[in-house]
Amino acid sequence: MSPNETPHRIISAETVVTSPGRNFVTLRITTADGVTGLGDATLNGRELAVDSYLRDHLVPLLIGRDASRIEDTWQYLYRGAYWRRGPVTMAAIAAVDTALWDIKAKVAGMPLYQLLGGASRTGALAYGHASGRDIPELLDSIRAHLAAGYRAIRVQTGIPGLDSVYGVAASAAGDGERYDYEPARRTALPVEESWDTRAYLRHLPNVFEAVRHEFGPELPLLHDGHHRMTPIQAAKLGKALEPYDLFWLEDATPGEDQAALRLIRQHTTTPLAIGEVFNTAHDYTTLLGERLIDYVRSAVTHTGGVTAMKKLLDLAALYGAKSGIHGPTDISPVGMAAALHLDLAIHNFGIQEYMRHDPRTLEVFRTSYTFDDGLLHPGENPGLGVELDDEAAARFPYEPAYLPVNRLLDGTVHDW
Ligand code: GCO
Ligand code: MG
Repeated sequence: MSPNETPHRIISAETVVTSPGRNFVTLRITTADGVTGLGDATLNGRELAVDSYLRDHLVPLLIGRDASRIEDTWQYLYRGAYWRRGPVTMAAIAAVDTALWDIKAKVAGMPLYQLLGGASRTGALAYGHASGRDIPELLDSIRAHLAAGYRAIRVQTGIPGLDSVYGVAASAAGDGERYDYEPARRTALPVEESWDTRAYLRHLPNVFEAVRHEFGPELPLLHDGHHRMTPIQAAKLGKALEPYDLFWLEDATPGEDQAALRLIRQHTTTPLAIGEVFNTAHDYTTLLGERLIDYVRSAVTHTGGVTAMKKLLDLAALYGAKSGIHGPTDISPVGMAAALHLDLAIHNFGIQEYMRHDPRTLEVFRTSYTFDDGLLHPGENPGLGVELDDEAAARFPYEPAYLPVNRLLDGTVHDW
């Protein structure tokens, strides 16, 4: 059957850029038989580049294609670009791929996880982001997260001597506003923060000592180093945190240097997670092949969609690594839903990050996933289970926003 005869021929595709609390880029694909699919293409702080990539370069290629040919479309867009990888390209391909899976599952009348092999568990263990400017504030935040149902907690705190630090909700973000939902600020230039790794390394073990003292040995605790350490500093931290039995230490060093993880691994048994800034399985070949990591942190949104993530997670399974799919608020509810379908279906599920979206975001994106007793579930609606309300989206026009830039105390630009 030629594409022109298939009822699932793509007749339109458009992007929706909206800013309900933060910016999101969504692709909607519609077929001749009236089925629509959504894909998330949000790349925090660089949203319009992906929007243009989709509108100017991919949408013209999609019109007339058979929406049911997901693998073929993925290869056509990936190999056809000639220019491989990169966050903009892979976010754009991810949006197309996710929208096509949404369509296929709607056509099948099934939630997407059924097409991925069906449920392997009752729900996906989620971790929430607890934080505080100091230890008492952090302990209160952990209590609040436990009361809200979380059964695993990421721990981030302020560092004595530093004004604002990544991941600390209540800290002023340079423009005086709190971080709560989103570190990207709507300012003309990026806000600048300051950093001192030695102060951080001195402080963090005390933080985990206080948390374990208060909450006991059971509670899974995670920490995000956000790419700020050298390999030997990360090795030292991993070792210092061993008594506190972390679920993982994330992004200890900048991710592009895969061999750096070898050095960390030689020194510590603290489990390691990395990959939120990666965009293909190729970024993991040394890490997985040499068993240097325990958790794969890629987002469906930034790694070429459901098709590529399934392959990546299957590759990880061969090397005993589990999933820890990236789920901050800059992954839209569409990207989050795609993650949850994978979480439910794959065998090597580890944990799912879950920050909860701003209420304005949830006015625009109508979700059917649930969070009960610490577990996320994608719901039983056909497809991804997320609908986009265009009228609500139009009420929140795009606003430029940047992630912060980090500097050492002497002014040197550092990883944020
Ligand atoms: C995480 C991440 C995020 C990133 C954000 C940048 O572990 O959730 O580190 O908080 O900072 O995705 O846009
Ligand atoms: Mg992170």
